Formats: sequence, C-alpha cells, structure tokens
Amino acid sequence: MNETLPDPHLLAREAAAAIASASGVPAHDLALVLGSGWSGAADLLGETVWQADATTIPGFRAPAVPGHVGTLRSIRVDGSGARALVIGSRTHLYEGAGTDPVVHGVRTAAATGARTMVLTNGCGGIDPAWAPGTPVLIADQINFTATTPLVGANFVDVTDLYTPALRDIAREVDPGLDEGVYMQFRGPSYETPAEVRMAKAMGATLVGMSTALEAIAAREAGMDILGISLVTNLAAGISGEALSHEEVIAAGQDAAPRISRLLAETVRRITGASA
Ligand code: 8IG
Repeated sequence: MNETLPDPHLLAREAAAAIASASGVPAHDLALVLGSGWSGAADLLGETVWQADATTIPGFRAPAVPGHVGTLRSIRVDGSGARALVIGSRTHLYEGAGTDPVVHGVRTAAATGARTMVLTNGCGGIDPAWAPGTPVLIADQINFTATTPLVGANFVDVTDLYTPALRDIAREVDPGLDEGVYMQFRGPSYETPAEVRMAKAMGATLVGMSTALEAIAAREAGMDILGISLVTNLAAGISGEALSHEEVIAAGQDAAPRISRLLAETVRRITGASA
C-alpha cells in the first residue's frame, strides 16, 4: 500500500464520523444505494432528518451520471424508527479511478453501523418477459470486471452473496417479483449483441455496470445484501431495436410507484416493523 494514499477503510471510517457529526445520527441500521431510475424510490421510507451534498463527506465524488442524485440522506424509517442512510451518488468503475471510490459508499455505510445493504440499479434485461420497468431481485452475480475491491489473501465466502431471507421479505411485499443473475461489465459502452449472447450462455439474465463490486465489498464488511435491478431496457439484440436513453428514462418513471412502495415496505419489514 502506498503510504501517501489514505487506506480506503480508514477513509470510510472518517466519512462515517463526518456523517455522524453532520447529521447528529450516531449510527445507522441499514443503507441503500439508489441506481438509475431509483432516485425517487426512497421518498416513501420516512422522514429525512439530514441531507447533504455527498461531496461534503470525505471520499465521495460528484456523480458522473445524469439522473443520479449526488446526495446523502439520513432517514428515520416510518413504522420501525430505524435509521437508514440513503446514498444517492454512485461512482462507477468506468470513471477510471479504480475500485476504491466505487465501494466507498458501501464501506462508509458499514462504518456507520449499517448491517444491511440494499443495492439498486438500472440495467439491461436478457429475459424478453421482463418489459422495461420491471423490478427483478438479484439472486446471484457474475463479476465480469476483471477486478475486485478486495486486496490480499482475503477469501470472502460469496455463496449466498444476496441474502436469501431478504429476498423472501421483498417477495412478501411484491409476490410477482422474479429473480435474476446480474452480470457486471466495466462499460461504459453497452454490450454488443454477441456479448449479450455470451452473457446469456454464461448464466446471466441482467447486464449492468455496477452493483457486483459493491456487493463483494459489502460482504467483506459482513453485511447482509438485498439487490434489486430495474430492467430499464432489453439488452442489446434481444428486442431487435437500438438502445434508447428515452426508453430508460420512461421505464423509470412508469415503474416509480411500484418500486417506491416495494423499497419502503421492504425496508420497513427488514428493520423490524410488524407487517
Ligand atoms: I440503464 O443494457 C442500463 N445500464 N451494461 N447494459 C449495461 N448497463 C446498462 C444497461 C445495459 N442498461
């Protein structure tokens, strides 16, 4: 490790301390990362007791993606009274700064005390049954980035990376939810149709540019993980049409009521409110 660079775990502890002092909330129980299409989905969780531009907290970079909100929020969850940290700004691997900024939010969440990490994203769907706007539970993943946030002989078990009991809770809230296997590409180009056929042959049903590295870091930190993808477009070559950004935006808007309720009610149940 280069001694002139801050240790990423130390930086996360500094960030957690800064959040505690700025928010007046000494610890959080659960944290969420809001991906493409999910920016309004945390609004039903409860009362926002603190909100700040993420760049005011050590280690957070300004979001590079339009549609991502660069804010951190502390929410008191309706029903359970639990404390949720909402991370509206995500750093992607394709920004070129390596894996540490990508997983800084997750490590900071763990350092605030959060034991559960909810990771959301917008992604391409390989199963043609998933129309744009369909939320899908992530059951497993393929890290196709050729990198990892872990360093050293750190043989983290990722057999049940996405905690089965948390998927059960989400399905209690929305019994129509399907499960998928998320494959993270580096991006920032979308896949070619041949790459989508490869992903399918490898067992993936969802393709995106986030989440897998964050899930690995969350499990390294000992957290339980719930992953929910919003299929905002059919993956390249599946529908026969070109990928359109308008389709992505529209899918997020159409899905807003379903995914907002799903997120709020699932978090309420995870954090202990009776059903
Ligand atoms: I929104 O089709 C969104 N993000 N890799 N492929 C990849 N990332 C995505 C896609 C997609 N749609």
